[in-house]
Amino acid sequence: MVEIVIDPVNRIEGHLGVTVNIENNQVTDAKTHANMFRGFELIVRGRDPRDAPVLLQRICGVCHTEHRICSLRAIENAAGVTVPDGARKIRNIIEVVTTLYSHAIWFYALAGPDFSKSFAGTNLERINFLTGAGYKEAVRMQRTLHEVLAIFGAKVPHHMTTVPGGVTVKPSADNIGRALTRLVEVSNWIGATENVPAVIDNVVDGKFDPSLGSALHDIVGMVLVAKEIGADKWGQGPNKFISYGVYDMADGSSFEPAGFFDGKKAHPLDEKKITEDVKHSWYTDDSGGMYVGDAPPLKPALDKSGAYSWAKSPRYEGHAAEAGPLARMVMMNEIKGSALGDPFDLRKKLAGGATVANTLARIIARAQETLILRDALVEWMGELVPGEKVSVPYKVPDNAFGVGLWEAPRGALGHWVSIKDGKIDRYQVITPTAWNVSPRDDKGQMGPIEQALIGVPETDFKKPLNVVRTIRSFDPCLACTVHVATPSGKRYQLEVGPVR
Ligand code: NFE
Repeated sequence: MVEIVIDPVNRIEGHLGVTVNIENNQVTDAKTHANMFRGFELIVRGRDPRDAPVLLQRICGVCHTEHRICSLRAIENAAGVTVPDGARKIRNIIEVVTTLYSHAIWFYALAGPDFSKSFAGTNLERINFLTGAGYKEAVRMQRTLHEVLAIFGAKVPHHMTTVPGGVTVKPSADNIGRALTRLVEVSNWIGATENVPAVIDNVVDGKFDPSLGSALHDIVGMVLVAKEIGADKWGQGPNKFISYGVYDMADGSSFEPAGFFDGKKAHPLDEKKITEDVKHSWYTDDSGGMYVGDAPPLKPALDKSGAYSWAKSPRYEGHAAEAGPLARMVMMNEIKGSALGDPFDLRKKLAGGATVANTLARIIARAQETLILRDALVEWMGELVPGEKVSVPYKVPDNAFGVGLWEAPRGALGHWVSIKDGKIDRYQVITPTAWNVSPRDDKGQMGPIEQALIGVPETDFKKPLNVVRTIRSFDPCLACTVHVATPSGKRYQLEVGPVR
């Protein structure tokens, strides 16, 4: 048996350590270590609830949009506020733009290079992240997407225009026009959804036609290379999925629906079934084990026997569940009936099925979602009405409880707030990566990434590429999941040290 410690796993957001055991060239055991203290929930205690969206938005430099929106949704839920239609639409646009930006990071900078060696001899050197033309184009397009976010959000990162009760920016002919000019450029770079079959032919033939979509060529290339190396055969995980739903529609539904998929069928989401276990986390045992909304503030337990992560173990009805674009696409398939028209459903064609999890399926799901959201964005921009109402008055309740659920690029994000005497009494955040990177729970059930690593073929113990390909297929962000905090000048990370 060989034990490999990868710490840190690079080219992800934040800092993750992973230990895997390998026997007969296959992973037989895995542990994920989140090596930083989770402190933001403590920072907001005792504060005015309206501080929370601003402070908690700083949890992350990538999904700052979603932490802010989840936090203000929790406050709105506590205050019983419904935002006007104008705010609903602007929040959706801000959310799409953030997600497209984030997916581009993943394709071109984080996961893409995992496959670049296999690109030799193809035209896929475009995504070489040092010299590739595709990589450079992606950086330019990300800037353009950030300009759109700044048009509606005032600045990036950490936009400022969403507030409890609505947004502070009204649609106008001017901001709609400036955003559309930029979005047309990004959309042309991606390529039309109906071009997918022609692009597949091109990539197979080693041809490149930018008029069909430069990014489509790059992404389809990555999908086909991942298929060629067998990424559909490994990285399964629990094959259970969770999504909180995202993009509020005028009829009250979510464009990407909420649900829990149990391995066979999707069920409506019941937020009361979400718990967090702490048996293998560096927190006192009474810090978890119950409905997240009832959980007390975290108490660290640095010398706890059996603990190996600062992440807790979110569970749905006791199940480990995968969060992320694949979970959202599964809900689209199972609840809405279709994720993307059949001719393009590469998960069915290449990855084993519409509800199947593996390393390749996650890559395809992110590509599908990019196209679906780009198409929706074009439509939603056309629904903005200059001058329409974007906010309503509200009062922060003295004593109340609120839940804010939404989807961040990496999956299901939830904020839970308890307000007492007008101040935050308790606050809980469960991030998508907490779902995915969770350690074993109270029953010993491994987290989704740990489960996904079991069975991964690995022959190169110095460069365990399939292991990191599988981890990166989840696009983890540890900055969201755990954070450094030094309330008394203590460096928790250094005291505990990476687990070896
Ligand atoms: Ni720091 Fe985040 C996203 C959230 S991941 S990137 O997407 O929430 O846990």
